[in-house]
Formats: sequence, structure tokens, C-alpha cells
Amino acid sequence: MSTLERPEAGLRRAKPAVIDEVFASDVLAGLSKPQKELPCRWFYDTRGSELFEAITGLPEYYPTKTEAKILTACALELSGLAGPRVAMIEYGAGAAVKTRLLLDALEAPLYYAPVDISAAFLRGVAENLAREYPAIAMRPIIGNFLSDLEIPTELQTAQRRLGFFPGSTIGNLSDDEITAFFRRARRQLGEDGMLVIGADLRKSPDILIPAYDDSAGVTAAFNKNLLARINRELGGDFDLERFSHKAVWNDADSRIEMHLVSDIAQSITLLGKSFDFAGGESIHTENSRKFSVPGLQSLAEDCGWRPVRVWEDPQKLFSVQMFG
Ligand code: AVI
Repeated sequence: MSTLERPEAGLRRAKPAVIDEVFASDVLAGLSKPQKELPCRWFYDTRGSELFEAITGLPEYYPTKTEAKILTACALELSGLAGPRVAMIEYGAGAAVKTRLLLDALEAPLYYAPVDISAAFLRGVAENLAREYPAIAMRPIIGNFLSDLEIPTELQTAQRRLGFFPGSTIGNLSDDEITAFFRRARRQLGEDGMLVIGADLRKSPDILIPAYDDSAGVTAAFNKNLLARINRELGGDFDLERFSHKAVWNDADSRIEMHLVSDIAQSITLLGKSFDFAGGESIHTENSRKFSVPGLQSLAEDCGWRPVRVWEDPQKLFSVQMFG
């Protein structure tokens, strides 16, 4: 991580010794746009990751449990389609329950290669799984799955490479990022490789809005934690009491948008810059896209993937899609 000394001038709050330069430039650029925005990848500091974990257990948040049920039901069929002795590459590792569902079902998998930017996190994942699956070689890959990855050459010795991208994280990517992901995955997994993706589906806003604005306020705390992080790490002076969480269904773009709405006209300061908010003005913090099955298939097909099989729950809330 590149860091720079935090300038002292113009700051009213905390005094972090070093700041993450990429975080700082993303925040300054995002708050300078006419529609203020912050990239959702910055949600996941330690507190944000804990809050996301809590979200996955909320009664209103159906995606995690529905995907786990689908994977439980389809694991053996999926394993039959993937074949024996695969190398499984998990993009954005950490979905421990789902990983185990697949590793348990696959026939004599040779390698498990979780991809994550945190070396320490990957070490923990690989150590835990190595104890449980002594016959599978752990090959953690440190990197961002949205950029080119060094795939260990020994994974080529497996019968086939099976990519796994669960959790509908694909829904948090832009169109360009989705296309880039599919193209890179094709190169990394090879022409005979397969890809399994968990993708959330379009549905009534009556189900979607509570899933992203739950009655216990956990999603609101998750969203506002981004402001707390900016205060802590960049010396910002956001007053969390003066911003409200909002979840909006954008039908034209088929996505839930999360926003932080300024309750009043106010100015905030960070890194020596001041940002003005009108009362009711929002910061757009996340898109969570909801796909149709043909919609995701056509994005994949444009990037050289062929749909192989789709599994859904009976209510068609969520899908697990396999491409080859
Ligand atoms: C991680 N990602 C798939 C979640 C989603 O549903 O888009 C993040 C999330 N945001 C609010 N609740 C959960």
C-alpha cells in the first residue's frame, strides 16, 4: 500500500500518521463530482466487514442464505459437470461456507486457489482449509481479481480450472468491470475452464428495499461506517448524525442504489478541502445490480463464455450460473 504523510493544514479532527493514498484520492475525486459518490470497495475495513457479516444473517437479507441453499442442492450436479481433479480458483475469497460446499462435492479436487488482496487474510483462509482438506493443495493468490493475476503454472496440471465467484459481488461491479472480469477469467481459466457465478435476480422492490434498509438498522450502520472511516483515516469531520441511509430501486438500470443523504445544508472538511452539501443532497455509495438470467448470459457470451447450466431457488430470488 502506498502511503503519504497526512498534511496538517486545514484539518480539525483525528491525526492519522499515514493515510492510504488511493483511498484519499478516491474520496477527494468522488466528493468533487456533481453527483457525489464513494466507491463501495472502501466499505470493508474491520468494522465494515463485521457489519457486512451481520447483514448476511438478517431476516430481510435473502441473498446469502438463498445462494447457500441453491449450492447445497446443486453441488453434486455441478461437480459432475466440472469433472474430477479440478483446480478451483475463488475470486474474492472468504465465502468460507460456500467454499466448503463446493470442495466437499467436487471429485478429488487437486488445488484450491483463493484470490484476495490481503496476504494475511489469505494465509488464515488457506491454513484453516488445509487442516480440513489435507488432500487439496492450497495455492493462495495475492491480488485484485479486477486486475491481471499471476496464476501459478502448476494449476495448469489440473484436469480443468474452475472459477468460483459467489455472493453476487458481480452485482457491485460496473458494466466495464464485469466485461473485464469475464475476459480475464477466460484467459486465466483457459478455453476448457469453467466459471460458477452467484448472481442476484431482479424482483419486486417490496423484497429489495427491506433487504437494503433493514428494520434493525444494520445496513444503515454499514453505509455510515464509510463516513466514520473517512473521519478516522483521512481526518474528515462528517457528523454521522446529520446523514441518513437511503436505499433506492433504480428500475432503468436494474439496481439497488445506496446513498447517504445530508439531512441539512452543511460543509465538511477533509485533507484541507471543504465540500458543501445542500439539504437532501446525497453521496451515492453502492450499486447492487439485479440480473435477469439472459442478461448475465449475454454479458458472459460477449466475452467468450458459453452458458452451461443455471440453478435457481423455487422463488427465483437468486441464481447460480455455470459457464464453460
Ligand atoms: C457484497 N455485496 C454483494 C452486497 C450486496 O448485496 O450488494 C453488499 C451489501 N450492501 C448492502 N447490503 C449488502
